[in-house]
Amino acid sequence: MSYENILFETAGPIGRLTVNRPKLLNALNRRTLSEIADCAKAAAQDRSLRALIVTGAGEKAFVAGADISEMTDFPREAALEFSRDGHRAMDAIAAIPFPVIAQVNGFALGGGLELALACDVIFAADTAKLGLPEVTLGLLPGFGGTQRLSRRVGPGKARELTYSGEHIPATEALRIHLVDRVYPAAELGDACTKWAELVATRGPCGIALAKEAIETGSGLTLADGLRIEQHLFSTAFTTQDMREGTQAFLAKRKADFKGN
Ligand code: CO8
Repeated sequence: MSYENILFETAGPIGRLTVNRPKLLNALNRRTLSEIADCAKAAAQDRSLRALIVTGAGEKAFVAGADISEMTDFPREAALEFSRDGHRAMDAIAAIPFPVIAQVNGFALGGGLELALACDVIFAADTAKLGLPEVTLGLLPGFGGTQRLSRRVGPGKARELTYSGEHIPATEALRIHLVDRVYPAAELGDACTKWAELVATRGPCGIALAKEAIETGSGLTLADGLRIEQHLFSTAFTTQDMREGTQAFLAKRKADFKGN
């Protein structure tokens, strides 16, 4: 499939999705959201991929939010559709069964931060600024931010960021565990690729099952989550990856995982 507003490329087992509207700081209009959803669904099915990096074109922005010019005249029904488009895109990213890295190279605001929050890990440039400025527009987050931010940083910090609409620097985002790592801007791309290459060597079935346990368990009681872990742990024993990984360890050789 050819895309207008995103780029998708692969290098071995690593995919790279770049939101590509740099003149508008990669703002998300409906077409871009639908392209992200299609691309994420296709990547999830691609058995040659083991990790995905999501980033924004240019040096200034990861994604500066939903496209404000597109939504300013929306009646309620159109707003609901737009929010659903956003959710479809973020949910498709979150459903990818291998690690997804948000490479936050600049502004990650509003829908842009919501895109990063749908990824598994967030690595940011030291120059990046993050926030949910929707209240400065008379709005609230509508692409999953009211739910995913508090799950990531806790309800207190989520309230502080959401109600103030403040942009915070990457170092502060690191302190509150909104981002996982911060690098000098010039080193961010290599650092993300290196981490993607590392996780690509691990057992894909084990990662997919762990991801399912973490994601499903986060909405459950501890007891229910622990039951899910037992079930998924035993499921790993139905995979070739598990036989290969344990036998390779015993034979003192490197495991060659096939993802089955
Ligand atoms: N939408 C549309 N255009 C944008 C956006 C955006 N979110 N962000 C930047 N642009 C455009 C600017 O209008 C400008 O265009 P032009 O050159 O044609 O004037 C161009 O990008 C460059 O931007 P600036 O000149 O403003 O660059 P600055 O360096 O001066 O400022 C900022 C950078 C601080 C990032 C500034 O652009 C800004 O504040 N952008 C908006 C950030 C924002 O408020 N984001 C939240 C949007 S709302 C949202 O994401 C809600 C998601 C859920 C919606 C659900 C709806 C139902």
